[in-house]
Amino acid sequence: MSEICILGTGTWGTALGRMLANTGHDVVMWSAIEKEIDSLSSTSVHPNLPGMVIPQQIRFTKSIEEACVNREVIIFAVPSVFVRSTASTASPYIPDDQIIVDVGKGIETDTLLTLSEVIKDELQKDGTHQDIKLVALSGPTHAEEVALDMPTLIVSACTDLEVAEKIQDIFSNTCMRVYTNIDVKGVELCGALKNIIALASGISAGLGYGDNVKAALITRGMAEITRLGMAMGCVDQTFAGLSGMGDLIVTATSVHSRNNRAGYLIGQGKKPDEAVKEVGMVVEGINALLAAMKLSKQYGVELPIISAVDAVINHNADPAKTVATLMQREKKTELTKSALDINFESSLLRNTRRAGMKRVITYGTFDLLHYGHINLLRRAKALGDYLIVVVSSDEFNWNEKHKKTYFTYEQRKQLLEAIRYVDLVIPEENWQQKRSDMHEYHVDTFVMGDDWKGKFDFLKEEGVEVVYLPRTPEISTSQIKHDLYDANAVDGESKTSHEEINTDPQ
Ligand code: C2G
Repeated sequence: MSEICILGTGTWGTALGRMLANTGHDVVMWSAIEKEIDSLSSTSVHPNLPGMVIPQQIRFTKSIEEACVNREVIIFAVPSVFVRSTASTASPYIPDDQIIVDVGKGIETDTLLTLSEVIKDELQKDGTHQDIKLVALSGPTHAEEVALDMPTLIVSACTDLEVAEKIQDIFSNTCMRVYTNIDVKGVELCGALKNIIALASGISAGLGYGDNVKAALITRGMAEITRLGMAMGCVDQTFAGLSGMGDLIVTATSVHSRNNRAGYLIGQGKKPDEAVKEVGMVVEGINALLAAMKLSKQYGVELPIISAVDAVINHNADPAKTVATLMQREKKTELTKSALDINFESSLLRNTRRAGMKRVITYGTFDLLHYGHINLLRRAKALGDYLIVVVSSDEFNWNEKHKKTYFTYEQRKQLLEAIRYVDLVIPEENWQQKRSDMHEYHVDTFVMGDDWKGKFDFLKEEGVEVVYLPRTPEISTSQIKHDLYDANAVDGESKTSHEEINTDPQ
């Protein structure tokens, strides 16, 4: 059980408060609008969620201090335009290392900060709250359905995965399934911009267009948001996920969506402010438009659908003519990479996914990486599709091979991983691990230079093909050292001959 504070008693904050209280958490709720607190305290019903009973154990308060103190988690559930002022009011009562969850969706117009960034910016203004932890909780989550305990999935995003997982634990229950993500920016960008695409979807429906346009707007709208997100350094998977495509679908297709409803009224000919008034609740898509247009310009990413919505909402453009203009834009491809890249990548995938992909393994120190090593690795890879290189750890080299390497294990690993023949690099820590490696990595072929000829034939007992390849003459790590330094100065190089090394498994 956790102590939770929810700032904001709108539909989403209240639906979450009910869920958290019903799943055993201690919930206190605050609103800046005192009559909301009076009404919720006395009626236990939220005006926009008539079917929902608010649990008696939720405390409602008009004091933000009483709401914030001694709370494990503080949830910001206020409209995007009030996030900064709420953070400013709450700041004196929020501990420096507080976990804060933002469930709002939007971007601050003049700073282009996402809402969790706004909270952090406001709380850290005076140099305090340096250890604050911000989580964005976002996904395809209509409050109306959560209020009825309908199954819902959501994303808990925090750069600190442990914190994301803590919120995942608190919000997980039989009705809500939580996924973690570390791409907070991507999750919040999706949350803000999908509302604009939902406006577009509503406008098209208001114009009398059908599902074809709705599906097109969702698909191409997500492509726009993804292009912008990638330009801003977000993670591509986020946009195909719950807070991206998931939330866009639910917002652009559902009657519960205020953005969709406002768009419909505008498509029917109402002015934006008339439509918002009739919807009677905050239409975040309209609030996000200016920020989206500024981001589009700042990152040089074209957002045709979002720009069209901006033209209709903020520049009085005729909705029907705007759709016609969109339809007659210059012809485009869906591909975001050149056809050549696509073909190359798909042929690589085809090869590696080919049934019975052959897995090859080889072992070595690979110090002062040279063309003899590369020749070995290239020929080893040619024997299959996937090459695992097992590199001697620093301890193994010193204790067993009596070799002092020039490069550390990590440096030798990094060098090997840069070679296009190499697919995986793992540590060699003892002579005995080969037998189990063959099974753990599903090896088909074991490869070594023929200076090891016969030494590893026992691996055939593990069902593995054993191949010894001719060494590349005249080059070796020790040769390089000798050539670089006076032979006498080279010490600690006395590599025990292979014959003397006991390679038989114990
Ligand atoms: N090699 C080669 N030609 C060279 C030098 C090395 O083909 N001129 C091969 C070796 O035969 C070996 C691989 O490159 O297969 C790595 O060589 P080293 O780094 O010297 O590996 P080594 O110290 O022999 O360790 O358990 C096996 C050991 O880890 C092998």
